[in-house]
Amino acid sequence: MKIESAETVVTSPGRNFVTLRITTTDGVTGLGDATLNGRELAVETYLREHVVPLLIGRDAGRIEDTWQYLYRGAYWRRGPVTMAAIAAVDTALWDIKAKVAGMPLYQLLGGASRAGALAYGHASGRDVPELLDSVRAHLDAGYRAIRVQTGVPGLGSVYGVAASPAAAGGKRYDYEPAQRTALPVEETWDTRAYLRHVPGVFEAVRAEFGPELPLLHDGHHRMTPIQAGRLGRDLEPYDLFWLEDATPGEDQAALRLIRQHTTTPLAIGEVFNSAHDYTTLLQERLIDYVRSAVTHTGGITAMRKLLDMAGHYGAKSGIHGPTDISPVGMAAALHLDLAIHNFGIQEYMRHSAETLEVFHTSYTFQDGLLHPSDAPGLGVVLDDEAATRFPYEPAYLPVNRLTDGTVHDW
Ligand code: KDG
Ligand code: MG
Repeated sequence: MKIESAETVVTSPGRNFVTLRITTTDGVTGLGDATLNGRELAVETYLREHVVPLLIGRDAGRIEDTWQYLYRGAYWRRGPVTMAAIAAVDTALWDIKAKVAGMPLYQLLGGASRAGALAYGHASGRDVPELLDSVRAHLDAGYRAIRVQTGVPGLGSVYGVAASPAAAGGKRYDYEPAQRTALPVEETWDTRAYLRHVPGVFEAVRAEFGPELPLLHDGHHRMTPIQAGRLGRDLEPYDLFWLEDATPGEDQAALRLIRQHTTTPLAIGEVFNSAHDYTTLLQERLIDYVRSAVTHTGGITAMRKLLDMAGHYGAKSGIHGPTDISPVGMAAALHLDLAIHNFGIQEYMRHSAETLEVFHTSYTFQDGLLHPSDAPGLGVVLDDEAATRFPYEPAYLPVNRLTDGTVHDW
């Protein structure tokens, strides 16, 4: 069975998505997610100009060989654009292989290790009362683990915090989609104000919801190592499931310093794109959870290897699953979540109704657990007619500046 054609589909049902569809000579199709938030067209061009011509006529069943061919053959390795493109090809080929086998993909990955994947949702509020309402709405929606983010007194809008009560109520997620503007929106940041505020927020959430609910928090790379060590220590009484992206991810040694100061579990890696980004972190046991996305890390093949490596060092999965991972990328994550041994948790921000008009999914969310379904392959169908109704629109993630105007990490 050979690859007959491959095409990219760019669509924007609420936010931009890039999808690769591969069709075999037998007429079997497979989908892969290649969405890179704010840089979508770079991956689409890379795929269309440099990858699709290499795929035509290849044996669709040779997934490992195709992965190595695209990775080693290009000479230029790693990087988010390249690895998202390889991920899309790899995921589409796994989708095809599982459809041909007549099985859900997780069966080809070794079968289910659990009944479902524990999911966490994003509660947020501009202030504590709004946040508590948002946590309640997420519990009502069935979540059993919750990420907690709030506005910071004295600052305006803060990335990761819903801009409206409707969003805070868990009904809509209008804060992490990139803004549909020609230039990125700029936000103002003050780490000292944040560090003063956050422990009180967790105190309030624990007082309201008790000690058992798993709570998570995302630092969005904004702290220095010593600030992160202090925050981790200050949050210890509230028993976090994890503190995510405390410092800029590329500085692996920073995690050593944080570890010396706190026992709060640490998660990192949503901006990583290779297992090599984790070698120090895993070998020295500096992190507890691996946050990579299937979409940005070379697909099912590379994620399986990365997560197996993490398991050898006692680290668990926490696969990235915001709404800029398309339903195709989410389904791929869920098949891995079900199959691997060292599953930790799965991020799950529900996609908008428009997104689900374009991507028909079969995965389920019940009693706090996600399941990829037993549909053959990934279990996602792309509706071309619906996709054409939502053309691409430029959109960017915000840029963060300190109060004096200095560009800052986020
Ligand atoms: O594209 C960026 C988003 O995916 C990211 O900001 C979301 O931090 C995020 C998370 O943990 O989901
Ligand atoms: Mg994050």
